[in-house]
Amino acid sequence: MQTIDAVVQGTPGWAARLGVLEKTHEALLNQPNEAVGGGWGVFERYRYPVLTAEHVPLHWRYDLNPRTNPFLMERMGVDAVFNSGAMKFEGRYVQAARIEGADRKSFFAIAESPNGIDNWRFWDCPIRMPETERPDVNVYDMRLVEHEDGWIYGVFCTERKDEAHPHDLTAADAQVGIARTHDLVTWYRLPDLKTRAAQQRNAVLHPEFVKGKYGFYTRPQDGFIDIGSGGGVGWGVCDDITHAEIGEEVIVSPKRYHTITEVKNGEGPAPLKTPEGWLHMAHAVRNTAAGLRYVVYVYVTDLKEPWRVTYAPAGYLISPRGPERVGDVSNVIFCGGWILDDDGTVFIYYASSDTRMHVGRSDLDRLLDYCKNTPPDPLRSAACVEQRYELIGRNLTRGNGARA
Ligand code: M1P
Repeated sequence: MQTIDAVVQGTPGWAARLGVLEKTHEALLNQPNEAVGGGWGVFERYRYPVLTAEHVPLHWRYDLNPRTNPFLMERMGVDAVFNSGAMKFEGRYVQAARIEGADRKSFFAIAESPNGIDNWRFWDCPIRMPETERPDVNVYDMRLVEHEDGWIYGVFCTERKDEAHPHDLTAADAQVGIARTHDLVTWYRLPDLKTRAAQQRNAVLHPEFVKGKYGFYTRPQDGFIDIGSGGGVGWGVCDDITHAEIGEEVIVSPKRYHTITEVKNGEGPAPLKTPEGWLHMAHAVRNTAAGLRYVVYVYVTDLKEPWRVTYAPAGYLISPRGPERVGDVSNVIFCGGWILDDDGTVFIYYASSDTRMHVGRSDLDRLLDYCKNTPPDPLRSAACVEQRYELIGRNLTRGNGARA
């Protein structure tokens, strides 16, 4: 049997190739990012994605032993990094990213950045998420929530085979997994959320108690992909997060005919508390001849009654643009994480086409102005034209003083 040295010697270029790999990876992690606009004046896009499959540490993908990996091939491929939760943790910006392996299984990992924009690096190891007595087949899309009870919660989708349809291998059962932590390393799994709906996805924990109870944004659905008669961003409360069970769900942000939410929608990250109310971000899905199209929208709810919408600007804030349009599931923008900084800056972490993570930068003043002063969807073409006439009339008469 050859010694490891002999294998290295017998593998011309192995060490050199590893050197190139490491240098290339390091250059990617250190690449400065820059704002490029492209967000209607409401937010700025950035030139480069902030997390991709190539950002995943080499030691999670390669066997770095020349004896067991003489060809230095990527042993365990990573397909995509997307749909992160986000928060500020000990002064650093962190994302809890969804990493999907080449085997189609997703898992979570924490990446951090000193400024929220670039220099994102994954921590040494991915998260070991404990399971319940009913093992998860796939876990994904974790929203991070710092709750006023003192815990950091991860609320995510847990997917298992739908045993009611044993012969249909695409039949899945989506439910809400709940775990909590203090350090983002050691997680304590709690029982899944129980609701009256057959399935649930895109659930998010409200960060404060409401009348002493835990509040959840939900997305009740009849089936796994087709939400059937369910749908809309829902709201329900429970007394005990360690056995979370919601009774009645009211719909906060409904799905509506011939709008961006026609097929379905779902809450994004936990809402941000502002003097004007809770600022929400959600995704909305419509159907097209080219398949489903996912966009992201914002709305505001009452501070004391977070299920009551106070401002709902029409349409989307972020839609897939340019290279964002193409990926594993094309034409998708999805957001599960944002961070409000002390100076009012808001970093929006959105994924494009189930493939990569981006950052958008805005601030509370702009987002609230957008929510308060963008007219709501009047639901009919003629009424939309009247809204334009109202704007045009003010501009032409210079009645708004903007050009006087
Ligand atoms: O593929 C697009 C998105 O599809 C699902 O979202 P929804 O439940 O609203 O259809 C999720 O699986 C999400 O992860 C994915 O990005």
